[in-house]
Parts: sequence; structure tokens; C-alpha cells
Amino acid sequence: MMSSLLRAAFLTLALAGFAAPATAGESIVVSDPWARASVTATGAAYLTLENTGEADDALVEVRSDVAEKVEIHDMTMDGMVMRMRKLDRLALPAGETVRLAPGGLHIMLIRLHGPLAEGDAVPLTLVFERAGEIGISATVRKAGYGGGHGGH
Ligand SMILES: [Cu+2]
Repeated sequence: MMSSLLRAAFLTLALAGFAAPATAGESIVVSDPWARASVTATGAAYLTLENTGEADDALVEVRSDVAEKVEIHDMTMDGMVMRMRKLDRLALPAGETVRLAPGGLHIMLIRLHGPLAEGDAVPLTLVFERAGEIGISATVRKAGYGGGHGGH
């Protein structure tokens, strides 16, 4: 009697543990996605990523139909010169929030197929190492919102 109860409990735990990676897609919370209005060939998108899961994850790719190429960039000041660096992987440690915002991390939209006007929706597919693909839509806001962004 007792042993079968223990066995059931053990099985439940084992199954719960086994199922965890399969639900990893729900452990990334994407909030406040927006893109900068742009009349040039280059655009930028920003958002906040929260890893609510137990395991570390990483953003490894971003895709979008609005531009020829999409890259994950970081921006740093090298003396008085603003430098952008392409990241192959943006680490999202378990339990942490990573914010992409003007002046720092951003999603670079290279060779836009057309201008991004205020109010437009920019579809983005975020690809995570563990959580897989998450499709979102970034709303275009006026250029100048939240500070400047150096061009390429
Ligand atoms: Cu950039």
C-alpha cells in the first residue's frame, strides 16, 4: 500500500521533471516591443525579455520580413565614439530581465524594404536557444523617442 503510494509520487515527480523542458517556451516573457520610426534604410527595435524559467536561455536570432537582414546589436561608448557590435547570442540567465533600449542593446533592422511609419506593426520572430521561436509584433513609435541611435 505504502510503497505503491510512494511509487506514484515518485512517478509524478519524474514526469514533472521530464516535462519541464517541453514547456520552456512559456518561460520567456516578451514585453513592450516597439520599433523606431525610420525613413532611412536602417531601423531599430526594442523590447524587454524576462526569463521566468529555471534554466538559462539566450536569444540567438531575430527574423523579420520588413528588412533584408536583422541583427542583435550592443552599443557602447568608446571615448566619444559610439560603437555597435553584433551579438551572436544574447544571454538570458534564469530569473533575469534583459532590456533592449535606445543607447544599449537593440535589434537592428538592416536594409528596410520601406519606411517604418508611426503606428505600423513590425512582425518579429525571436529565436531562443531553449524556448524556440516566439512571434511578436513591435509597434512603430516616432523617431527620437527615448534618445538617439547612431546609424551604420
Ligand atoms: Cu545597431
